[in-house]
Order: sequence, then structure tokens, then C-alpha cells
Amino acid sequence: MKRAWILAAALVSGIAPAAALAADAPAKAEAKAKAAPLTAGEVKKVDREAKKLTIQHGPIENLKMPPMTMVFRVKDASMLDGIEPGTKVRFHAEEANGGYVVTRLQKGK
Ligand SMILES: [Cu+2]
Repeated sequence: MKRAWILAAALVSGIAPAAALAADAPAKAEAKAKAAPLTAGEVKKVDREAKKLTIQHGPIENLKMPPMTMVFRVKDASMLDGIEPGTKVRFHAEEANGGYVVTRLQKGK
């Protein structure tokens, strides 16, 4: 799964896959050192009971993820207050327990 994203990101940016894989480790350490970067997206679906939301998002730097639409969990159901399908958001997500968790979520571009 992760490898697929790296390859997809490499294709998008035009870097050869081998180079992207070799550059992955130092880039990851760099990303961790930075303050939690925010990614722009648009909410497509909200599931308050399951504490999940679907976001169409731009490239996520810290996760090395190309733009896509996918499901994230949220840390806390209250983060979904005022969030509806169509809401433009900026968010930070982290990998946890084989899934992706939104740790910060704010409205607006
Ligand atoms: Cu994604």
C-alpha cells in the first residue's frame, strides 16, 4: 500500500521510482522534524458515529501521499462539529494502527 503511494507520487512528480525509494528515508525524518503541516481538502462524507470522514485531499507531505479521496478516522467526534459534505478544510493526518487519523481539522482553505 505504502509502496504504491510512493510509486504514484514518483510518477506524479516525474522522479524515477528507484530514486524515490532511496530518497524516502531521509525525507521522512525531515518531515517529522517539521511542525505538523496542514493539507487542503474537501469533505465528501461524514460518519459521526464511526468517527470517520471522507476527504478529497491534495498531496500530504508527511505521509508521502498523492492527491486522492479517502477515509480518515478522527481522534475525537467533536472534531466533526460543523463539518458537512462540501466543507473545505485544512487538516493534519498521521498513520496509526494501519489506518490514518486526522489529528487537526479546521474549516477553510
Ligand atoms: Cu490519501
